[in-house]
Amino acid sequence: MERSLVLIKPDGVERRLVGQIISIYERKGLNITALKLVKPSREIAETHYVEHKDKPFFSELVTYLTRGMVCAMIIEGPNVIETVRKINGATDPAQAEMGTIRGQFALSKAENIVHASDSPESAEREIKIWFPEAE
Ligand code: FUP
Repeated sequence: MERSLVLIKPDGVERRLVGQIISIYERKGLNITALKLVKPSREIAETHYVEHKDKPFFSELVTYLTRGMVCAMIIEGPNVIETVRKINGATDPAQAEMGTIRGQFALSKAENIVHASDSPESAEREIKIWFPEAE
């Protein structure tokens, strides 16, 4: 079964939206097969976002992800990567449809509340970062 690595980023945890967000994935019928709250190290955040390491917003992105607890999950289901990215909505919450998580709960591209893997290869790479014990 296809897997996705999903994060509820620090703004979501700080704002006590973890339960509401998880219930959106569950209501869709997807399975959460691993779940934890962690305060990521700089190394984890930098490895997670390595594809953006040369972007001007990289340092801000790492500071944001490491500022508090993150809820990390593995979600499984048919076509889960596309489904979760649809549920999350566009990267920039200003562009996200109102029915999506970012459309409902986020305002800025810098704090867009959730992350989900964008391909099966990214999912397997990211799962190793966040759930090394599961491998
Ligand atoms: P996504 O796959 O939707 O998480 O989006 P990207 O991989 O393109 O971007 C990763 C993160 O970088 C986003 F969650 C927010 C941040 N970002 C910015 O802060 N500024 C930008 O211009 C683009 C992305």
